[in-house]
Amino acid sequence: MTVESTAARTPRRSAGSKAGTTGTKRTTRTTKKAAGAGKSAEPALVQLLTPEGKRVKNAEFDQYVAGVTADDLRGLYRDMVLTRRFDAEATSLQRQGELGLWASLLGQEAAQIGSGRALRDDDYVFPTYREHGVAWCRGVDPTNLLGMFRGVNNGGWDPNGNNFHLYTIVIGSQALHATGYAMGVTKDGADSAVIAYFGDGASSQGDVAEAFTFSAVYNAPVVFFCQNNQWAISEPTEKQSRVPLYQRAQGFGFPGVRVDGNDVLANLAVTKWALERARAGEGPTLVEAFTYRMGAHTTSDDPTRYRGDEERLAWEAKDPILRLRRYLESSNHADEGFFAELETESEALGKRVREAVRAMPDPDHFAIFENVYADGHALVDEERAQFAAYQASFADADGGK
Ligand SMILES: Cc1ncc(C[n+]2csc(CCOP(=O)(O)OP(=O)(O)O)c2C)c(N)n1
Ligand SMILES: [Mg+2]
Repeated sequence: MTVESTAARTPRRSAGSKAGTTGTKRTTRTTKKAAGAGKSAEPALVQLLTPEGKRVKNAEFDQYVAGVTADDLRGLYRDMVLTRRFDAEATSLQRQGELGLWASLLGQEAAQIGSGRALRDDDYVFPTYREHGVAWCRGVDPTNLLGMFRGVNNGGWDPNGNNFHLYTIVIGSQALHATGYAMGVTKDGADSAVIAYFGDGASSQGDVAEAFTFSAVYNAPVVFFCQNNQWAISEPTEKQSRVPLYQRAQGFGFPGVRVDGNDVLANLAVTKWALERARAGEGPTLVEAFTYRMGAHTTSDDPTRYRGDEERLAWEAKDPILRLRRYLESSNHADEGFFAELETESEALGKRVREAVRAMPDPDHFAIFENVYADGHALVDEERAQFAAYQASFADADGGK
């Protein structure tokens, strides 16, 4: 059974038995389709927009997007288009030697914009290194992301400025950071929620399992948002799990749901639902956004070494941006003028980030020694002195110039 053919099925009533959902306290029943997990028996997933751009009803989740206006829909489209444009510009900048590395989000725009726009300002985000769309939703200037990948700053932004933590390269570790933060939110008596992003590969990490255990036991207000883009560098998802990833939550005692990761509306709805659960004191939720990494893992990777074109072509037909465009057009929510204006805006964004990156000054060589410890440290002082001597050796070789 294909993903699409299961998508429009009407979900049953209870939260534990809705399409692609398992593991609430009340019920532990899994979907029938999920029982024989694997390529030939993909479980149902939550979908509100088909790849053809047709709006399908969903008894459980429609309520979470009931207030979405035509203006909001155009906004979601704009977010995805600008994020994709920024991402393409960054890939080009890396190819031109302006960045050390880039991890493209191509194909994952709907998962990131849908979930990102579900958040409240006071919610806190713990991202991986690929969450450029979520960063956009949080108001982090794209040039700050590029500064990090150019290696001219120590992270790129103030996490507390936008409640968006620094990019995390150590796979899965941010799930624990998010859980600890969420436990703190509860202790503070606040009603904000926390969201941790991670990938299918990260779901195999001990840190993620520990985060699931702690968050469940402490009923922490955290949403685990797993973008299953089918690949962990060259490892396919089949090598990560014998069951669909969202079902992992069941064993920890909280609900998991699989959503069509290329459907921005469904991601918005499901994430809102999960955030509301967190705010209401109902504890963690695992959202598995079923999507596809259209590009390379990073600019250092060559995916032609381990996967063919067929699956990429199949996923191109499910493009997240194209499907919302089709819906906007068929429902007369956007006209040619809107798309033309957005194209101009995209060009301007590309130009802005290009120019900003090229103009970024190299950092002071000694800045690397700052902020290692709050009050300084003898070892850091020693290393700074060694480095200063090393730098001075060049001046000598140069005849003191
Ligand atoms: C603890 C740890 N182990 C290994 C790596 C090397 N590594 C970097 S990305 C990656 C794959 C991650 O895959 P996934 O979680 O699916 O995220 P994606 O890159 O697909 O978004 C690995 C193994 C790392 N950064 N950290
Ligand atoms: Mg992955």
